[in-house]
Amino acid sequence: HGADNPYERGPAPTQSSIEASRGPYAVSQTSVSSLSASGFGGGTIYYPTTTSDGTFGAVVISPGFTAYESSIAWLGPRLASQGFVVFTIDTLTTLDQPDSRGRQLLAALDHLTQRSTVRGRVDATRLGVMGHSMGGGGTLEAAKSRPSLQAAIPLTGWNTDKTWPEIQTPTLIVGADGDTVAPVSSHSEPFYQSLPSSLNKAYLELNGASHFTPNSSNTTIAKYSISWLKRFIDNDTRYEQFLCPLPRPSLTIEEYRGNCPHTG
Ligand code: 9J3
Ligand code: ZN
Repeated sequence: HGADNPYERGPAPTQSSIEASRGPYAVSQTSVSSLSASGFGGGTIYYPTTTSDGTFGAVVISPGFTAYESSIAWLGPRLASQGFVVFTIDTLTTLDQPDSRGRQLLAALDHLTQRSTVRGRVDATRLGVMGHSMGGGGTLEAAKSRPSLQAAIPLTGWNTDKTWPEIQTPTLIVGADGDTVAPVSSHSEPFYQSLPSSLNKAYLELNGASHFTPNSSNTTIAKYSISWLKRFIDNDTRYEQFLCPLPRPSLTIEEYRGNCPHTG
C-alpha cells in the first residue's frame, strides 16, 4: 500500500492499464442465490483472489428495466481485476422502478459487508454504487439516501426525478449521445446539472452510443469508471491524471464536463 494512502491498491496506473480488458488482480467469483438474499434478487460477487493485499473497496451494480444481472456482468471481472469487490445483482422483479432499485443496491451492499462469504475481504467504509438505466436511476436514489457512499456511477440512467441537489457522494454521470430511451437532454444532463456545484462530479457523454452501450464491454466506460472508483473509493490520487484536466472530445467521447481539480 502507498506510504501516504492506506487504501491504495495495485501498481501505478497508466493509460493502457486502465484501458486493458483485465487489471493486475486475478479474480474469483461466488454466487449469491435469490433464496439467501434479503431485499434484492441475488447475484454474483467478483473479488480479487489474493488475501495478501488487505481489504478492498466494493461496488454493487444494478441492471435496468426488464434486464438481468447478465446485462451488466462484463463490469464484474473488469472492475474487480483492478482491485475492487464487485457485486452484480438481479433485482426482485425485472419491472422494479428506480426507487426500489436504489433500496436493493443498499440491501446488496449490506449483504456484501455483513453476510457474504467474502465479507472479510471488504472494507465496509469504502463503498460505491453503479447501475444501468433504471439501475442508474436507482444509483442516484441510493446515493441520496446513504450519503456515506464514496462513489456513484449511473450508466445511461433513467429516472422521473430529474433533480439531485441532495447528493453528497462523488458522482460520475455517463450518458450516450444516441440514447432515445433515456435521452441525455431529459435524463443525464439535468441529473448532472442538479448535483451540487461543490460536489466532486463529472458528466461523460459517449459518442456514437445508444441506451444499451453499457450492456457490452466498453473501454471508455471502463476506464473512467475505474478512475472514478479509484479516486473516490480508494482516495487514490494516482488516478486524478485521467480525470483532470477534463478529457477532450474524441472518437468515443461526445462531451465531458466536470469540476477540476477534484477535492478530498
Ligand atoms: O431501465 C431502463 O432501460 C429504463 C428505460 C425504460 O424502459 O423506461 C420506460 C419506462
Ligand atoms: Zn430530486
